[in-house]
Amino acid sequence: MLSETARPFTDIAAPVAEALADGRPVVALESTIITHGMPFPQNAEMAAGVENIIATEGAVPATIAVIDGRLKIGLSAAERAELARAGNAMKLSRADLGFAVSEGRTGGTTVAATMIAAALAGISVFATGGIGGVHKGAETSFDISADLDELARTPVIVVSAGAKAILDIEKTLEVLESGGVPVVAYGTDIMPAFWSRSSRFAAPLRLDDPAAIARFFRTRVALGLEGGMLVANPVPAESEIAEAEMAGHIARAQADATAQGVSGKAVTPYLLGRILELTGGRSLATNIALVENNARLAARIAIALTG
Ligand code: PSU
Ligand code: MN
Repeated sequence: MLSETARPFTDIAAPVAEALADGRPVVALESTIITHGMPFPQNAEMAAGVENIIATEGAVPATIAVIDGRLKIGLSAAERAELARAGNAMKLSRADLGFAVSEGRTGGTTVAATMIAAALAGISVFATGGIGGVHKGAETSFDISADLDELARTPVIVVSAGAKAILDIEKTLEVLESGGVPVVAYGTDIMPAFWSRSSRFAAPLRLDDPAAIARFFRTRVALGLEGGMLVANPVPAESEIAEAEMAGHIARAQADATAQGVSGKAVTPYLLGRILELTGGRSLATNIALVENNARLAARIAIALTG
């Protein structure tokens, strides 16, 4: 599946390569959540935990990152642990993925860059926490994540807990619709909001089982519809933080980011870190629970796709 030109820059871990060659289910995982999304050591524990969940479900996990200029599709436990400790890893999206490879750098891949790598390797399903999207105030800042553009062009199913509630969810849904990206809420009519099970917005589409999601993806491919799709899987009820409570923390974190002049790639990591402080660590427990929940669903979709 890997193109002749990409092969010299890429290392596919043996278990991943074997599963792909045999047509067995594989689930890609991003690594910006490890390098920029969570503090150490919870990031390392989360990264190991989601791989375990995927393996327990019967699929092969492939955490994606760039290490010393190598595009890695699947990390060893040692590589994963080292990445979780690395203080100087870059945050790599479509714009800088090639830079890190060409300059021999190390970085965590965002949703956009992980989709690119997954598609290169022939992996169709990918689990994350929440995608990047249209930031609040984007009408003046123009801060719109490259994740949205990637969803419109790269044929991968991204399983998320919706768009992070630090974003403008309504505008994020509008941009996804403009890009022709199906947004499928799993088992709910309401768009989930990352830390909370529900937002104020209706979900564009709804499906209730992994087989239906796999069928929908295959149908899109058969019809020649390019691009990916977003699955929005609500956080388990026992782990959610109510939307009303999150709204206060988000507004405060947002105001602090503006006061400190935080911009560009630093915005999302800053807001996540500040919200962690404001919730006294509860947002992190919720974040870990929702990623685990997404990994489980992604494995089931990958299994349905290969069945
Ligand atoms: N989900 C999380 N934590 C994260 C991210 C997602 O639970 O840190 C990362 C993803 O890698 C996503 C990125 O692609 O944040 C979006 O960054 P930006 O808004 O700068 O595009
Ligand atoms: Mn941004």
